[in-house]
Amino acid sequence: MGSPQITENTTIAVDEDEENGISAECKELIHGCRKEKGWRTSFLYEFQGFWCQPKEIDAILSFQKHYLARDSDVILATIPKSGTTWIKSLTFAIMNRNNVPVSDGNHPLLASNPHDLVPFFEYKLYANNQNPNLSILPKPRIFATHIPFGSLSESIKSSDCRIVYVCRNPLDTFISSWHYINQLRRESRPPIPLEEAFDMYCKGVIGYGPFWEHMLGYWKESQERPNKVLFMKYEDMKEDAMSHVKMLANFLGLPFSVEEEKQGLIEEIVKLCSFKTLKDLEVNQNGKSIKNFDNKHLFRKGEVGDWVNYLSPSMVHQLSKIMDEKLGDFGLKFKLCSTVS
Ligand code: PAP
Repeated sequence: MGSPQITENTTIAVDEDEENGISAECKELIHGCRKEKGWRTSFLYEFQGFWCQPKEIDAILSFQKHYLARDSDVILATIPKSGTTWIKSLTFAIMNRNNVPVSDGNHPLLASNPHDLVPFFEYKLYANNQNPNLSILPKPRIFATHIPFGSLSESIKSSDCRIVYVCRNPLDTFISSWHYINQLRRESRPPIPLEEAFDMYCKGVIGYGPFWEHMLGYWKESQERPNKVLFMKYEDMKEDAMSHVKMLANFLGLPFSVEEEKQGLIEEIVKLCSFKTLKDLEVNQNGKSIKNFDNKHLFRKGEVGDWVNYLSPSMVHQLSKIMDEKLGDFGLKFKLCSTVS
């Protein structure tokens, strides 16, 4: 459980010197890529069909070359701000429940941010190390990524490892991204105006975007190979966390026993990983898991439908039209408002 050798706090790089320290291969590559103004850094580059920062591209190149999936690996995939922290905590609690009882007062989730317990390929494992030795990690290995399905390493696609994808309605994801990026920019740059960020988002220019391509990649795979990819939605999880935890455990091959259900283990996991529990923890109030950045910004509101407080009717119309055009034919629809009071 955990990965002490690799969990130093080197996650999302916040420095501005965007090409500093990247490999010659990556430098050459990005100079041939289309670029657009970035949200946080000066530029985002279009790499393998998605938008990314130079340091991320460098790490992704290493990951693609070196990562060898094991059949027992679990990979949590999201586009940023769609429920990454939440799915990391739920999966960690479910998969480690035989090592650490969920009710243990020393449960790792009470002392560590979920990002420290489930490392990202591109921000942690391959960020400063071209070929980290992942074979030393104890099972179960749980990893996370924002990389689109098409750019995952071949070994993931050809192995029997499982992928859990969580997505969130684009209106809330946009607002969550906008708040978060402005917190990241606070030290160095003025906030990015909502309208400007919105135009970029609608053009697909956001880290790992366009969002519709990201969702569709995992969506199609989940339809074709439901044993390989579990596709979940943030809004559905909010509405009925218990049944999603159960579904997740089944998908992971670790179903709850009748005894565990009777003991109320599912409720306990839901509670341990809830927005309120995690937000109130000392580590998430005052800790830093992301370099130079307070954990508290990972726990803003955690609601469905906060976009109503920010988006004008014309923005809602524009984004809804994009969602309809890009996702409608594939049957991918979202709840935009909370039905839970
Ligand atoms: P990341 O991609 O940077 O890791 P991610 O965790 O995907 O971020 O998204 C953060 C959002 O999830 C925040 O949404 P908000 O801005 O609309 O509030 C955050 O509040 C929400 N969130 C974090 N933890 C939880 C949780 N345990 N349950 C529900 N929502 C959560």
